[in-house]
Amino acid sequence: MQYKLFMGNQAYSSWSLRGWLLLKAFGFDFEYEVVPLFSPEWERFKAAHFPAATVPTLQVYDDSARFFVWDSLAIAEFLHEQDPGAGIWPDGLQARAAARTLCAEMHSSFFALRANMPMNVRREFRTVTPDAETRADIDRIEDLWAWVRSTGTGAGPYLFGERLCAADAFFAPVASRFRTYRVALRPESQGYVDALLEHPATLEFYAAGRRESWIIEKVEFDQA
Ligand SMILES: N[C@@H](CCC(=O)N[C@@H](CS)C(=O)NCC(=O)O)C(=O)O
Repeated sequence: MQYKLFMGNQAYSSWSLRGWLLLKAFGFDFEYEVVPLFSPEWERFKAAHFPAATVPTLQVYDDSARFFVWDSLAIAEFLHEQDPGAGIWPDGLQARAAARTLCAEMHSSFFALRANMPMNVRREFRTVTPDAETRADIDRIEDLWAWVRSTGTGAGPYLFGERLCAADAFFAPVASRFRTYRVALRPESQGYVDALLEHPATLEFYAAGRRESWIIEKVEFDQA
């Protein structure tokens, strides 16, 4: 099977960073294409790849088949099924259950954080005081990270030890937001954020995002 990952703008697309890390950080060979969000190409992408309607979308193909996996959580499970030894999920039943649940919670929650602190890898120096709902999301995320560490699986630098797993990939865009908006964090959380942002696959995504020239005005708003 061969893989092609469709992503949105690497400057902005938090879900695309998750998809990218799921392939890149776990050693899968893949091609990729960036489809600028909300552009004419974006409309053409959706028309040509139905039912995919968001990015990341993984195209899977060989000589006889072609299909799409158009959701980050499904991509994680699909890749795990393709190569269970790749390390998408951590070792140990309990750790895997926790990692899967963390991904699911990331996938279904934290709407205030997402709305008020959009990912933007080109901006790193704006200080934002989070409103109460956003702060509650941040606190919940920091509590989750502290809880993982307290279970003894988090010797670090990542949540479940020395190797990145899908849960870390899911939190990488959160780390990016925390850096962009200079969110005040507990020291252990800051160490984890730094580790996620220093991972070679994250750095590669960032470098590509910084080279992009597309601008989406609504996430370039100025904040005091
Ligand atoms: N649940 C999806 C969410 C993906 C998503 O919302 N991606 C954004 C880009 S970061 C997107 O494609 N937005 C385009 C749109 O909603 O029309 C996943 O986990 O992959």
